[in-house]
Amino acid sequence: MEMDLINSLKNLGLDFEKAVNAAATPDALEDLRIEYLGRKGKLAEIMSQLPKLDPSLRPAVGQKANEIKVECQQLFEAKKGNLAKESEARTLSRFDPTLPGREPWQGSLHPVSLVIREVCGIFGRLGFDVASGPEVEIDRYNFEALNMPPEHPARDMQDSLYITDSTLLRTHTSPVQVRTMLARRPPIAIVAPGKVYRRDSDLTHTPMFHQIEGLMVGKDITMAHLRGLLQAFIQNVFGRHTKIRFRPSFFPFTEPSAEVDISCMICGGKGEINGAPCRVCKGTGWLEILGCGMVDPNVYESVGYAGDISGFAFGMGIERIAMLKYGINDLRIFFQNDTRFLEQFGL
Ligand code: 2NM
Repeated sequence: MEMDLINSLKNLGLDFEKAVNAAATPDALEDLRIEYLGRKGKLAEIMSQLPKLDPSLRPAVGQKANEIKVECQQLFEAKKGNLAKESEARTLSRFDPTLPGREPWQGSLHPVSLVIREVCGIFGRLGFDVASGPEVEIDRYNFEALNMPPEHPARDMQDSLYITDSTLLRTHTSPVQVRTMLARRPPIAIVAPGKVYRRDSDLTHTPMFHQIEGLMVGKDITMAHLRGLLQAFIQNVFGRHTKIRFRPSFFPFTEPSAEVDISCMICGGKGEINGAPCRVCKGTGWLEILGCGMVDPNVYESVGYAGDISGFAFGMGIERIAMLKYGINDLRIFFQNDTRFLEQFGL
């Protein structure tokens, strides 16, 4: 009987130690204290057996009980202190009021938006207004007024996304120029950035992409003005050593028309790097960057301009400029909204 009680006390001590070590919170620890050392706890229950013992054996058991109780209390207090320290450390690691605030990631502009802002900024400083118009256009503004009569091949359903017989998703931003000319008299200098749509989708074409087109109409405006303006623009975007060249081309809405190349910024226009042909310009030293021309008289006629006026227009694809500017070789990445790509561009 005496040994039974002493063993029970020893086991109680061991059980308590195990349970205390496992306790994760001050509340759990306090529950253990009540369960083992409380007035109706496990220790009290063992001690309630004491009167049944022969009086001569009671002091030894009582002494053991006291030892165990003191040990348990020490374990309890030590653990209580540790839990308090841990909790304080957690609080401090979460919140140090002396630390400067952490700046949250604010997002960043899409590279297409960055290029639109940059291009509009450059033309803005050169005196151009920024104009915009609807993405769903009437075919009169998208085609007819731009010297593309009903049978013109560009109007084909194969190439354009029609909404109804006479409305479509604009295939270029030129209808913005048409609307501006219908609303205002020369002199006019505008750039029109925005989304355009074509029925085309493969590695190098997306059904929606971005364009900026420009228009300057007034008196005595020549191709020399066009060339000087575009050279200033290109050197602003790609650096002051960039060369440009005009190649004869054709657009329905301009005559004469030209395509503009810039010297390759990768090989510096040499067409080769260490004897190997430059991959970006395919060894030519030149990169096609935009189209332009002197506005065709038929366009002036369709917006009701008469008399002694002349002007030029130009257009460029924003994704193409962004690819050259940022060294991106896959068009599709602009449209995937992958934050690992988007995060790399400043605000
Ligand atoms: C281009 C190339 C050449 C252009 C023409 C006009 C308008 F409305 F004035 F006739 N707007 N944009 C134009 C001319 C666009 O993009 C490659």
